[in-house]
Amino acid sequence: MQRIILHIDMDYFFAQIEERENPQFKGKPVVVGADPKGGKGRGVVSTANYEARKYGIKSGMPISKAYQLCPNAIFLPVNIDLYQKVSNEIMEIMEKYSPISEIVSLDEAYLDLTEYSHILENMRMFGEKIGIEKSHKRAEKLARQLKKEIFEKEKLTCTVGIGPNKTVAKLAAEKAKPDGLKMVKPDEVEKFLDPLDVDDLPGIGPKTAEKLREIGINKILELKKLSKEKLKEMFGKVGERIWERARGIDEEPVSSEEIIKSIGRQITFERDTRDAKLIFGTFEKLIKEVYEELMQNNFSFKTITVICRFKNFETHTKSETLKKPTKDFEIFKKEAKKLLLKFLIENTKLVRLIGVRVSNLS
Ligand code: TTP
Ligand code: MG
Repeated sequence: MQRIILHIDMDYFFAQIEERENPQFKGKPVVVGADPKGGKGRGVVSTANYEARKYGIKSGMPISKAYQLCPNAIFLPVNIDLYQKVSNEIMEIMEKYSPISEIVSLDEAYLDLTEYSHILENMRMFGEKIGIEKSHKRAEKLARQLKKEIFEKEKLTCTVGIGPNKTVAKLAAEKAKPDGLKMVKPDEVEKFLDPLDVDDLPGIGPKTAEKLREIGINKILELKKLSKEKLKEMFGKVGERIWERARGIDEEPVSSEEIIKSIGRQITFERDTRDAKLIFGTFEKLIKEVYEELMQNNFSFKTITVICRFKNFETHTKSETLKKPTKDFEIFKKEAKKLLLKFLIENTKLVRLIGVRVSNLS
C-alpha cells in the first residue's frame, strides 16, 4: 500500500527555546553548549541559532572554535530539563495527529498518516488514484495544522516533511528548513533525490561519503550507477541499504515501540592526559554507569565498543563482539579495559576523551 509518512523536526531547537525565554536575544547569534571559557573551553556546541550559523558555527563543533568564529555570540549552557519539558509538550500535540507515531529524539518524530487519511478520504467509488491524491491533500492540511498548533501553543517553529517513507520524509524536512513544509509525492521522489549530495542520505556518514567521493561519486544520481553488488563489496550489509535509499526505497515502519539499541557513556577530560590512573579510574566509573543502566533495563549485551579521542581530535573506536550475549560485569570490565589498553599502546598522544558502549542488546 502507498504510505504517507510525515517527519517533524523543530528548528534550531535548544537555541530557539532560549530565544523564546529571552526575547532580547532575537536577531543575535546564540550558541548553546559547553562553557567557552574565553576560548579555552573544552566541550562542544549543542546547537546554534541561524544568526550564529552564518559564522560557520555548527552542532558538534568544539566550543573553542565557535568562540573563535564569533566571540560576541551569546553563549548559553544546556538547560536540558527545560528542553525536555518543552519536548514532552510538543510530542503530546504531535501524537494527536495520528495513532501511529515514533519519537526519534527530543525534537524529531515521525507520524504515519496513511490509515488516517485513507479512512477519511479514500472513497472507493472514486478509485484508488483519486483516493491517494485526496489523501495527500489531507496530509498537507494536517501538517499545516500541526505547525500552527505548535506555534500557537509553544511559540516555536518547526519544519515538516511528507513523503512515501521515512527516508524521503526526513530529507524533505531537511531541505525545507527553517519553518518549512515540503511534500514529495511518490512520482516526485526520483527528481527530488537525484541532485542531492550522497551524504544527505541517512546512513551515509562522513567516512562512507569520503570513500564515494574518492571514486568520483558526489550526487545520488551518480550513486545510482553503482550496482547493489558493488555497494555490498564496498560497505558490507549497509551497502544494500544505501542502494535502496538512493532509489527512495525504505520499508521501515513508523513504530512507537521504544527500541534501545545501545547504552553508552563518554567523558572529556578537563585536560588532555596520559595519566594512566586517571584514565583507567575514569573508565571504570563509565563502565559502572553503563552496567547500571543495562541492569535497570534487564539487558544482556554482545558487543562492547570503546571510543578514544586524542589531543588533535583524532577519534577511534574499537569493538569486541562476544560469542554469546552475557550480563557478566567482570567480562564487560575485562574486555572493555583490554580495548582501551590497545589504544594506549598503539597511540602515544595525549587523551582527550574516552567512552564505552554496549550494543547488540537482548
Ligand atoms: P537537530 O534537530 O539536529 O538540530 P537543531 O534543531 O538545533 O537545528 P535544525 O534547525 O537544523 O533542526 O538537533 C536537535 C537538538 O539536539 C539541538 O537543538 C541540540 C541537540 N544536539 C546536540 O546537543 N548535539 C548535536 O550534535 C546535535 C546534532 C544536536
Ligand atoms: Mg531540529
